[in-house]
Amino acid sequence: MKLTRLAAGLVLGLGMACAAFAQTTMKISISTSQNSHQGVAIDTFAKEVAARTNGRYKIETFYNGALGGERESIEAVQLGTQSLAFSSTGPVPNFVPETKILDVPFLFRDKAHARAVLDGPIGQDLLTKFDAKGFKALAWAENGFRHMTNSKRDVKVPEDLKGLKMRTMENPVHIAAYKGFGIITTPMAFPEVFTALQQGTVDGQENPLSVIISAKFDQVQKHLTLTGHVYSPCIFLMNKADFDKLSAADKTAFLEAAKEGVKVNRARVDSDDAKGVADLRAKGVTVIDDIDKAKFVAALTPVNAEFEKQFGKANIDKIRNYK
Ligand code: EAX
Repeated sequence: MKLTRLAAGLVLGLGMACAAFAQTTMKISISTSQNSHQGVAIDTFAKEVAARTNGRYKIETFYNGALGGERESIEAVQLGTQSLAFSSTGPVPNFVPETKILDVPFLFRDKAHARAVLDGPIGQDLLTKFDAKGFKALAWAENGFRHMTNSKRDVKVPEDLKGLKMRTMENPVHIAAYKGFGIITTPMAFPEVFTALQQGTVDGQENPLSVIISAKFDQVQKHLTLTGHVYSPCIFLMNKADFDKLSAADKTAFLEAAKEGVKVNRARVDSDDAKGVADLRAKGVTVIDDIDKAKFVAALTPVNAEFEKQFGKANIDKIRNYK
């Protein structure tokens, strides 16, 4: 009798000890490498979540599209088979159409402008649009200003883009804009891009310097033009039900951890932007860094008129003129 009680007590005690140290594991993924602006974002997030929850939440990090491309990861987060993803806005409008407006070409003057919009009321309001689609959007982060690369020729004026076959993100705004340049668009998930460039399935692609460098596109692309045609945000996404299950304190921990991730992410984009061109030139890439941007903007006049109709000129101007 006494022994049974003792045993029962022991089992109960052990159970309580386990509960006290219970650890929930969640996955987060990116499609770029660990040594990248996105890698530092999720690594910092994972470290901060662990620290801020005393190790009760363990974030497992996956790189290089190991769990699938960005669209697949976002789908998995929506379904709840994966708790978290960090993604560019590439496939995001297919889930939350309101975010399309952020990928309008030549919308943001510079990174400071983009960051101010995303961190201000416009960006924060957009984050709430994810709730109804099964997500909790924890924070906007950064991919960077996108530039064009190809294996065929130097692109100095918009006409040079005509007839180039380029991989685009699976994003309707990008596809429409690049068609406006006369580019032959081939939407494709990021993990397939290097091979497609290597095998010549496409002539070119466009991405921020941070992505071009970390994906080693210099090995398969010899021409880069600093077009800065689109500012590309990134986002921390979480399954809504998983977020809602957290205690109030843990919710704050996850949100603050994402903010810390954003800080190192943006700092890394800044340093990649500062030294990227020199790095790529040293690797044999021809870099055109003095285009007449007004010509590229002018080439998209008809497409931009379409975007103004679709998203509302007032909404676009509100972002353009945000100070
Ligand atoms: O998120 O698909 C893309 O070109 C993205 O910019 C890249 O995956 C980084």
